[in-house]
Amino acid sequence: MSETLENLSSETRQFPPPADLAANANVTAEAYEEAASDRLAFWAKQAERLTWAKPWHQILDWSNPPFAKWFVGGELNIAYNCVDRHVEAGNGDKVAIHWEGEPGDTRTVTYAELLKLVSQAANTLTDLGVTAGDRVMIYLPMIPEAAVAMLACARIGATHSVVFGGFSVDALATRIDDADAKVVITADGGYRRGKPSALKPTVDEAVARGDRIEHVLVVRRTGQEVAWTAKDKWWHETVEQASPTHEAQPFDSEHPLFILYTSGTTGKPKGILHTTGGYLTQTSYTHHAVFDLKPETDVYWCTADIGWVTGHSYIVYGPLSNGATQVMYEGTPDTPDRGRFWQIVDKYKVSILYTAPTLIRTMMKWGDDIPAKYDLSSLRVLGSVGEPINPEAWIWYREHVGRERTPIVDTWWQTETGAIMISPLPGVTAAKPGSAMTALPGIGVEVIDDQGQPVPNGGGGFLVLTEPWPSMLRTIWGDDKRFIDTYWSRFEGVYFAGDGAKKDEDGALWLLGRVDDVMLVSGHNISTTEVESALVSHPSVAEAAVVGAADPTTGQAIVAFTIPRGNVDTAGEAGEALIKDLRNHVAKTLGPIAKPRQIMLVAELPKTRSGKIMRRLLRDVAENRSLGDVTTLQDSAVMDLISSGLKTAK
Ligand code: 6R9
Repeated sequence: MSETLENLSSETRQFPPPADLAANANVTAEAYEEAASDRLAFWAKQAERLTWAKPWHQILDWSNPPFAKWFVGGELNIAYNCVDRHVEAGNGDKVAIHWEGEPGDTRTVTYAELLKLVSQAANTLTDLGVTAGDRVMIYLPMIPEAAVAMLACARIGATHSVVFGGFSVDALATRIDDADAKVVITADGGYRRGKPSALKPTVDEAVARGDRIEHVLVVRRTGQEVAWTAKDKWWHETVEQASPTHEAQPFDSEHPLFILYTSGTTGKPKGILHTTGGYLTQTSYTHHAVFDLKPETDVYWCTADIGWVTGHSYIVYGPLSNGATQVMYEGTPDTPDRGRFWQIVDKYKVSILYTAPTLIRTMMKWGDDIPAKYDLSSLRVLGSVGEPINPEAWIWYREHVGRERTPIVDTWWQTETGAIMISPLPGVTAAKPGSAMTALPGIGVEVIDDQGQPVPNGGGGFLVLTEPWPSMLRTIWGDDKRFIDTYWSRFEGVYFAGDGAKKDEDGALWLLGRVDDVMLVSGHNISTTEVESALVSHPSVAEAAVVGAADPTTGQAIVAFTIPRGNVDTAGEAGEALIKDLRNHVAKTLGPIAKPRQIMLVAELPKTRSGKIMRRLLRDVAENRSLGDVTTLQDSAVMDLISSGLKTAK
């Protein structure tokens, strides 16, 4: 981006919180004032949500920026905070996890049972020689053992690194190597799309590439045949036979909790390091504040995979530290049919649902009649994370899932931020569809131009974080220099998030996608998000991805890949007419500068495992290049489909 980002769209709809929710909300508007008057005191108060074995003597040490220390001198045990203390408070029989396997098998794990399992796993890891500071890789499907394994590591002070089940041998082997891990926890396989999908062969190959891994713990989930090596141990023959008592030791507030790798588009993956006290404080507080969680009555469901930071912060650490009852689902949303999510909401009476825009747009594509078949009246708060949510997808979510009653919290954050940073509060904010609205209490956010100056309302630029926050990444594992270069060097004294954003006339924040994706068309910086949202606002479109492709006259030209809604006819002339209509629709909505040069109708878009559109690959297609790095692509067949579709279209 050379100057500021063009502000093309304008959205005027606004939805105030329901009166009863506002009247009983966990967090009110006062929190903003409190945090504004003394930010550090505000965070110190939130840290009191946790049980500390030793109190801290300093809230924040920022004497050596950008290396932060929060709650200095304090000690606590994360697993104790997420499990033991709820049992000690008499809530042992309370359900922690309603687990739903893809084939329909279920398990109910109470807090007392969770304590037993975590203690057993902690004892087993200790028996295998894992001690505080060692790294353990976790490569599991969405089964309760995934949460158990993470908590067991945290309990003994081992640093976990979860890798998406289904990532390639290469991806796993690089991460094992970079983290210098000693143990891998995996399973024979998991269920995906109605059949068992193997995990163990990938682990075998990745482990054989190095000599670091000493033991592999294997959960039996599918019962499929597995090869066995001298390093392997069955979970049910070790963990489930181990002593169910384990005394949790406290660790320093800055003790490393986990490393989570973000793919990045170039170079080797970055190991984002999170530590203990500040991370748990902010995940716990934000889960309480943003979802208005009432642990006695709510049933919470986050549909993320634990291989994504959302699974770490909002399936494991946030909800469990708050004593929530939650649903955990193993499989895909269309198995056995496209109503599976709504059937789960109906069955468990889910009251808080946290999912991703990609899913909402997929549901839009599948049709309104599917959610309409289910009783969704238990829902009271809906959340979104992972990408900008297009205003039309937001409205669809509210109408067809929230039945026009529920507030929607669009939560902006990153692996690096550890917890939610920008979001409405469901009992306070009158939210606008498509906007993440404002920084949470205690968080400093600004949108700046390329000179580092804050843009006025109505302007767009770079999103930065102006104050250190408790759950911030502490560094990139083993690479302090890259940490400084990537996040703290572009602008003096602030954290550069890599996202474009704008402030509307009221100062509300609109996220506009990664700045690497911004298009430069005839001298105008145009965000992919605004053009995609304009396309999605057309009644025939479910999903769209937009890229800037090199163009001899305009520098870059807008190329759009568009998925039509389920019932739309795209054959022959109807398809041609739709494309023409869509180009005009964008020009009408955003202005002629945003009119796509080319629109292709496609059946799927390339996405990461966490559901983000991989525009980089589409740019390769649009510019007739061979595809770059595809290791984090969810489904590699998608690119073949798009490329061959384009060839036949030409
Ligand atoms: C939690 C997570 C981070 C990037 C981030 C941004 C995008 C996430 C968003 C959003 C607009 C939201 N992003 N939430 N963009 N609105 N509500 O997604 O972490 O996988 O590290 O991705 O995702 O571009 O910079 P991570």
